[in-house]
Amino acid sequence: MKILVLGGDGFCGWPTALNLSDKGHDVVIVDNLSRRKIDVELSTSSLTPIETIDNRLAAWQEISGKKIDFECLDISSDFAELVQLLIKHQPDTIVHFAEQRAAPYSMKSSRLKNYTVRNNLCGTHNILNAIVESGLDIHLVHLGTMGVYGYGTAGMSLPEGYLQIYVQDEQGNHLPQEILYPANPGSIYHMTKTQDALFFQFYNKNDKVRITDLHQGIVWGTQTEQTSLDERLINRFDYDGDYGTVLNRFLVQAAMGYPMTVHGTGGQTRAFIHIKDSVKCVELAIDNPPEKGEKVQIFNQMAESHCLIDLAKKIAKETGAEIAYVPNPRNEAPENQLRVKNDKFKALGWNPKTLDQGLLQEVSDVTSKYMHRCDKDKIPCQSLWTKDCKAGAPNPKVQPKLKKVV
Ligand code: NAD
Ligand code: USQ
Repeated sequence: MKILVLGGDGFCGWPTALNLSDKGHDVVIVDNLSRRKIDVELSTSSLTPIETIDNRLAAWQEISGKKIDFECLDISSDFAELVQLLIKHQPDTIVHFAEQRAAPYSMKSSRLKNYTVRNNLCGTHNILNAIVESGLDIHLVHLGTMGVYGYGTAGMSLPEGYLQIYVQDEQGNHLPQEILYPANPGSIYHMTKTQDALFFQFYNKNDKVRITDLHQGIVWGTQTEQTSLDERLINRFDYDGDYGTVLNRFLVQAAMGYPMTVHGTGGQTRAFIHIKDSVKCVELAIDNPPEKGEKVQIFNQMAESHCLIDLAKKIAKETGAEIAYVPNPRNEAPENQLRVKNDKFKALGWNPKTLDQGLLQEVSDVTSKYMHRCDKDKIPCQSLWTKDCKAGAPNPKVQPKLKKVV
């Protein structure tokens, strides 16, 4: 298949592009490299030393004998070029990772709220609009988020996208209906994902665009089969207060001897998936497209749910790291339960990897190897959801005990 990977230079996109190329697909990465520019803006960088996109692609060709093309394009603004790109490459599938994906970054300032909305909504709409304009029958696979549901389950397991309800007519009859699960975003970033879902419903209804929306949980880990082949292929690893996600952050903090920054009580429960499984699920979604005219296909892409304090305690037990209960910089429920259905991927043969399968150790090995690159000043979460919130930093009077001076 010919596959365009939009956002293919990013944390999920890069290993996905390599996996698809490895499986024999003809892959083109489209990316405006905005994520690398945001690193410069935030004066931070990936814990792992990532190569330039040109060096990455040259290394992949040298090692695998396979070529991945690269197109530098801003999908949120370069509409005419995007249409030309589709006509030039005639893809069977587009995988869409190309969004601003950090909730804290999206809440950092009014400028960044505007940027996130403009980038994500214009980007997603441009893709759908360009698919129709091109006249091609392209399957769009979008990386969405578990956060579209909010994290409360009203006592039931979260279904995969749609909710069966009954409405009462004037005669008192209960009539069945299927609706999109009610959106309940917790950040500007998550809000853009709930709005992407409406674009998908419209273009699917009006133009019969074939769409798969993957509601993915928090991705952890860093390396996959292909990124491990050579250091020049290494995947990015974010640990900073804006882009680092919770489990990867706890593992870096543990390696650094920095107390694990649990926001509030740590009673928040979230869905998780390892990067190797994320890559596998995207491959399965590509191999199992909806039929023309079929409604938007929605999969929950998550392996397991965990309460944050349980994760922190597990890591503390294994590494001796300390736990710091810090103020929660976010406006979110202090505690929640979360049960999620993930039957659709399992029905396609997916066997999810869990935390207990040696994967924590693998990440700890990576963090230990590159901990000299960690800037501990970048660890606290400084982005506040409201003016009443406080930064998620440990008490300055209690200095973190560093295992190594960095
Ligand atoms: P990332 O920031 O590492 O990668 C996104 C890539 O898209 C970057 O390379 C960036 O330069 C590119 N990009 C952004 N805007 C663009 C634009 N307008 N035009 C062209 N390229 C653009 O993010 P990630 O962690 O790889 O996430 C990828 C997708 O997966 C996102 O849509 C995110 O919402 C979703 N997702 C991620 C996670 C996670 O834990 N990382 C979890 C669930 C869902
Ligand atoms: N948290 C801590 N300590 C930290 C960092 C975070 O306790 O040091 C808490 C947060 O307050 C939150 C939870 O951990 O309750 C998750 O935060 P996160 O930054 O790991 O994840 P989130 O902001 O939800 O976003 C990430 C990705 C996003 C994706 C989402 C999937 O950045 O792209 O959509 O996970 S989900 O969480 O399922 O919505």
